[in-house]
Amino acid sequence: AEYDLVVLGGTIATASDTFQADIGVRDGRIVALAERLDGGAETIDATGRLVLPGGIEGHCHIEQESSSGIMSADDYYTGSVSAAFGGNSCFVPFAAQHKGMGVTETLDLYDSRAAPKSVIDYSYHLIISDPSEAVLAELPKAFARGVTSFKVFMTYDLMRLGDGQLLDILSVAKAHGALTMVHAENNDIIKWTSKRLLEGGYTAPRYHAISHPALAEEEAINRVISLAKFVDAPLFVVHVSTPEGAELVRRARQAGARIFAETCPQYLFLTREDLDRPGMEGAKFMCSPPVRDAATQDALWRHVEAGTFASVSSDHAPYRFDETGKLMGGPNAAFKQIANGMPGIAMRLPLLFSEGVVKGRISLNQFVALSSTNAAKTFGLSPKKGTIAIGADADIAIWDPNETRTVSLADQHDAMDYTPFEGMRVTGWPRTVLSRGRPVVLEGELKAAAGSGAFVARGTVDLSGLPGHRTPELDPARNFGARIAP
Ligand code: DUC
Ligand code: ZN
Ligand code: ZN
Ligand code: ZN
Repeated sequence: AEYDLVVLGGTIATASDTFQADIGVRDGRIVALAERLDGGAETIDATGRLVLPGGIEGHCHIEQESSSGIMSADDYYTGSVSAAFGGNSCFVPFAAQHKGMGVTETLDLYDSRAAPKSVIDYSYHLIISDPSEAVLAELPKAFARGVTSFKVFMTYDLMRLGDGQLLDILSVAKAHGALTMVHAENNDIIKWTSKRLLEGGYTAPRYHAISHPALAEEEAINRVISLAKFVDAPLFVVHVSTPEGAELVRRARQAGARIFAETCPQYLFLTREDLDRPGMEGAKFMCSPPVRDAATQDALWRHVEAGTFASVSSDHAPYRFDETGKLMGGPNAAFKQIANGMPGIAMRLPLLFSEGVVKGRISLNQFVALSSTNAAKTFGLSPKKGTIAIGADADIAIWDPNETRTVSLADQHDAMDYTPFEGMRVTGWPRTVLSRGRPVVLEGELKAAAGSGAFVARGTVDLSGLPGHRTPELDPARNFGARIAP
């Protein structure tokens, strides 16, 4: 046969266009788009369905130890299966360098976790908690093996970097065409507030949110944008939870700086009232930055609509509601002892589709940009992934736009014992996901075997249309000669 697979009769949407066409797939890639194609060894009938680039999940914690050593509930099998049921054909979890670990050592460890288990293609963002001279010198090895993004923290005593260390990372990343991602919250505001809350006996989950005020995020985003502008480095601010933070990102980009950001479903769909549920139930809704209020949700939606955010990512950080996770500190643990994070890798796209596209807040093409195309460009997966085009990988999600569901734990296919979105009603559901033409999920049934996903070596960040700082105060070439990196 001319094609290994033909996807027939669907409505294709990319980040820019919507059209009717058949898709011919050969050797895992899209090789034909036409009004009518014959000659598929296999066919999938997509009549009445939407045919979209598979989701690319750019922020999730899979088989990762937190800084305090708690292992996420999902490994690369359950994590990738859950991602696929949620319409994703590729994901980029974190590989966490904890203090004392080398770069190659960290990436080798994550290769050993992912390769035997993942059912979709994957790469990692390298978390750097310890930018020693040795680690900085080793960073180019990450770049050489296709890991072209780093994540750093401005908070958490075991992870946080000072401003000088952030400048080190930003300038090395810039010199190699890599991207620095940042968790931006002011560490001292959080510590100062937490100490007073705990001393006063305010220990319930709801006080977690009080201890991470919006101003802590605003201050840190403002500072880290300044640092990135100073060395003219691209920056990606993760999990933006406040309109003030989003506004700083929007303004910086408007002024020509290469500043990207994401927000997450929890900030669009949950509020701090969820933290007030009785007993320890509120712990299920604890994440950092915390969920905020209804006015914040509205303002963040305006930023989603207006294009402030490159993507909406899940920040899937799965800790079960039992003694292996959220209740590790016992049934009366103070908020500081409760793991930060919540699951949602399977719900990111159905929630964004239902509340975004079906409710008319964003177009179908914006949905594709926010769920796949922009992540591919920002994280160096483009043009292989993130669109439906000749030559691209056949990473395709086929949606039934009319299917309605009530969100349930059973539909998550993860290793969790709760979903924070339980009971919500959604319209639109991903039915089939292909990764390089292989059915991973076919009409709601898992088809792919553990280890069938592959590591994707990523390229440099696509900064097209983002010109950079117009008149940098620091000119590394002039001030430091060729020695840009520390
Ligand atoms: N940061 C994340 O990115 N995810 C979970 C918790 C956190 O602090
Ligand atoms: Zn974070
Ligand atoms: Zn995260
Ligand atoms: Zn270098």
